[in-house]
Amino acid sequence: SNGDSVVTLLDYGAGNVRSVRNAIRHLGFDIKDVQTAEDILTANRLIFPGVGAFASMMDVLNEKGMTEALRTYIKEDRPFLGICLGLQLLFECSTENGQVNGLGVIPGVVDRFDSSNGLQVPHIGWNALKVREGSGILDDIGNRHVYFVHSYRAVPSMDNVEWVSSTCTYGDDFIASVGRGNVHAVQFHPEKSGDVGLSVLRRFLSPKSSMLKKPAEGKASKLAKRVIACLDVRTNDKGDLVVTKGDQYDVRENTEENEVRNLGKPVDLAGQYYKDGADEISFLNITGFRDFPLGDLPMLQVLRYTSENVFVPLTVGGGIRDFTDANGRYYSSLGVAAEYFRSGADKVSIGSDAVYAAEEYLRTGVKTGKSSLEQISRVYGNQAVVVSIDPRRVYINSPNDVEFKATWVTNPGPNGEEYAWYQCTVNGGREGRPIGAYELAKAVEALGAGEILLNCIDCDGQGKGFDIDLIKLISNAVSIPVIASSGAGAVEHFSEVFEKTNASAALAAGIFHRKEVPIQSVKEHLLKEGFEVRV
Ligand code: 1PR
Repeated sequence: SNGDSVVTLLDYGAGNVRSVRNAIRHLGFDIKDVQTAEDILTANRLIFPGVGAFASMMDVLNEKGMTEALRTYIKEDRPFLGICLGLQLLFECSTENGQVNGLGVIPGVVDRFDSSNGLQVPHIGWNALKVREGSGILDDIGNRHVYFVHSYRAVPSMDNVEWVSSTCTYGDDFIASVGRGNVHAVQFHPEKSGDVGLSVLRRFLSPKSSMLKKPAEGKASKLAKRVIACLDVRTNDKGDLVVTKGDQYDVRENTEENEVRNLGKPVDLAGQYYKDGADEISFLNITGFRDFPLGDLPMLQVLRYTSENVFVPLTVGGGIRDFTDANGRYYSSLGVAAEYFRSGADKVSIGSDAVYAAEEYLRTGVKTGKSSLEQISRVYGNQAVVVSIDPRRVYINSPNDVEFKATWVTNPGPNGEEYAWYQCTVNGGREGRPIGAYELAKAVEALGAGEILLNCIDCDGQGKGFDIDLIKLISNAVSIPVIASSGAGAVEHFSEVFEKTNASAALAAGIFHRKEVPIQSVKEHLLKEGFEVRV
C-alpha cells in the first residue's frame, strides 16, 4: 500500500468509530484497520479513537497482545494520535473501573471530575483550550471551541508538564491534549468538532502542511451554551421520509387532504444546519412508538449519509424499546441502539420507554438494570443516553392539589390558577401518565440518563418562547445537562432561557426549518448578550 495516503486505525470494536473513519476519508485518506499487533508496529501513522470503558479497553488490548506493540510504537516516536480514551491510555492508570493500569508513558492518574460542588458530569459540549507554546497539531486553534464528552480526565502537574500541549477548564484545569515529537493525543473529539476538529486531524495527517504559523495563544473559557437543530422525521402518506413539524405535536396540515407537513429532506437539512453552525443535530423518529425502528431502514440510511459530511454530534430518538415483531422475533432495545450507533449516531434519545422505566423504579424503589435506559447506559456510557420528556402543563390552584411536584407559574392559568404541574406523556403526546416531569427527571438521572431533552407540548411550535417555569424546575432538580426545547420563535428566547434557567443547551425546530431565524443570528445574539458560544 502507498504509505502516504494510508492511515492505520486501531478500532477494537467497542463502539462507534464511524465518524472518525468518515472524517479521515473526508480529508482524502484511506484507512487500514489494525488486525494484529504486527499492524501497529508496521503503521506509518496510527490513530486510536478509544471508546467505551477504560478497563474493557485495556482487557481487549492485553488479550490481543497490542499493549506492548503500542508501547514500542510510541517509544520509537512514530506518528500517533490518540482520541479520548486514546489519550487516557497513555497515563499510568485510570480509576474508572477501580484502578486499572494504562501504558504508563505519561506520569499521572486519570480520575473522575469532582462533582461535589454541583459540577455537571459528564463534561459534555463545546469548550475552548489554553494552548501552550509549540503545540503542533493545535496550531492556530486560538479561542475556537472543540467538542468534549467524558467523565474522567487527567490533570496537569510538574511531572507531566513536558507532555501537556493544552488544558481546558471545567471545574478545575484538566489536560485537553498532549504532544511530544510525533506522539499526540486529545481528550476532545476532533471528528465531532466541526472545521476546527477537521484541521487538527489534517495537521496530524499532513505534518508538512502544518506548523507554519506560530501557535495562537488560546485562553480557556467556560463551557459553551449549545444551540441544537432538531429534525422531527416521519414517513408521509406517499411513503417518503420527511422532516415535519408539529403545532403542539399535531403534524398534519389544516387542509382537506390533512397531509403530513413536509419541511424538507432530513439529510439535506442536517447538512445545511451543520454548515450554518448548529452545535448538534437531533433526529426524532416521531412515529417510532408505532413502527419498529429497525423496520425503518431509511432512518439508518439518514444517519449513515448525514455522518459522512456532518462533523458535530448526532442524536437519534424514537421507538427505542424491546420489541417482538409479528413473527414472534424479539429485538432488544440494546440491539436497536447498537444499530443506531453503528450507523453514525453519538447519542440515542429515549421517550416513552423511559417513562415506563421511571414509573416502575418509583413504584418499587429497585433498579432492575433491565430497562432500555439502564442497559444502553451501562454498555455505551451515560453520555450516550438522552431522555426526551414530553410534558403537558396542568394548572392547579395550590401545589398541595397533586402528589406531583408543582411550580408557581409566571402566567396564571385560564381560571387564574397560580400553579402547575407538568404531566408526562407517551406515544408522541397521545397518552398522559401518572408521573410529573420533575419526578421523571430525577428518576431517569438515577437510572443512568446522561442528559435530558425537555420538551413542552403546550409551547411546541408556538414561537412564543420556552417554558421558563418548567425548565427552571427541571434544570435545578438534576445535575445532568438539560436541553431546553419547544417554543423558540426569536433570538431573544435563547438568551432568556440561558439567563433564567440552568439549561445547558437550547433546541429549536420550526424557526430553523421555516428559515425565519438563522442559527448564525442566534449565536451572534447570544455572544452579544455575553454568553459563551461556539462561533
Ligand atoms: O417515545 O421513545 O418513541 O420517542 C418519540 C420521540 O419523538 C420523543 O422524543 C418525542 O418528543 C418525539 N415526538 C413524538 N411525537 C412528536 C410530534 O411532534 N408529534 N416530536 C414528537 C417532538 C418536539 C420537539 C420539537 C421541539 C421544538 N417534537 O423535539 O422539535 O418542540 O419545536 P419548535 O422549535 O418548533 O417549537 P419514543
